[in-house]
Amino acid sequence: MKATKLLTTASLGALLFGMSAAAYSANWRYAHEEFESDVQDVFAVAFKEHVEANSDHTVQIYRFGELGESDDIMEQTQAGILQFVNQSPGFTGALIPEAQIFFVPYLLPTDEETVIQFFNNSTAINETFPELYAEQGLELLKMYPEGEMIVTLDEPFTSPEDLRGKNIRTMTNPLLSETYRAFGATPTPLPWGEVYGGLQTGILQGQENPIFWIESGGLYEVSPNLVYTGHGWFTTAMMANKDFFDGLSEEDQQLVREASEHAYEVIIEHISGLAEESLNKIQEASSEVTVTRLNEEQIEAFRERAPQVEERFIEMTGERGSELLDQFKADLEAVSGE
Ligand code: 6CS
Repeated sequence: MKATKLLTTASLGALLFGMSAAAYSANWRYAHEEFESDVQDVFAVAFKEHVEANSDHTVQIYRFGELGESDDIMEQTQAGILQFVNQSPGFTGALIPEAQIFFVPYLLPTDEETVIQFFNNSTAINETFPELYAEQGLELLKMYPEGEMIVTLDEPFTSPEDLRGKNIRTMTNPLLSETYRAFGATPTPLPWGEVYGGLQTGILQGQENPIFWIESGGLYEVSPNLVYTGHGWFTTAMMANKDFFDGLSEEDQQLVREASEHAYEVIIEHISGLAEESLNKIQEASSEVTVTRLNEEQIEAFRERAPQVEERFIEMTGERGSELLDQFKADLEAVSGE
């Protein structure tokens, strides 16, 4: 009786943690927010290949829509149904308010090399954020940039005045709404699945995303005016359920860390030149698309609205957010040499 009960408990645990009790090899479930060959998918595949090449474990990848929206895959990870998840701070900001720091406009530079150095070396990214995610039962394994944010609109724009009355879709964190309010627009927070249709039907007049996603999701078909405002980067994060991770052997923890490091290196290589390539594809596919690169003076009109968003960030996150912001700025200074 006791033995049966033990076995049942072990099987249940094995199921939750994706282990095959018979072989002592695991099948880990990993969900992300994008489609095949997109940045998060390239990361996930590199992670999977490393794990499978260096152990008996397997990794099952679930892409956008297979298990629901971004918030669904996060819930499933926190519940232990999934072992790994890639969720962007654009959505995690509702769960971990400090993750909204990526939506303070003009905090990160546009220069790709500096941004990469920042992610490689930042104390805020590599030490502070893991502690904040751990409080939510998550083992943060990597944060990485996907691309510079580009705004698309139903007509070209060059000033905050041009954005008046425009419904701009934002990811669902409150600070990003503050940013677009500060930019003069009407922020409209929505999950990803509603963006294309919203633009197509005219409920939305615009949105922001990196170019590769504007190309891969076909957003340029329904929102053809691309504007480079230089206000930020799309950042994402890959993590594990913390109870699952803590329960792994030291050897498997090391394997997971090495696989994450390997995937990060692959992704840094992958994003280099990706924005230009994607823009070329868009321009080949559509003659309707316009590209506007704001000049310094035009950017200044947006940049001067950033301090009010920074203040809101501190109001929302208190002393911890304020310390994180100071650390973030110090880390940036260290890599940009300012
Ligand atoms: O805008 C979004 O919601 C999506 N954008 C990207 C680049 N990745 C996933 C995310 O859901």
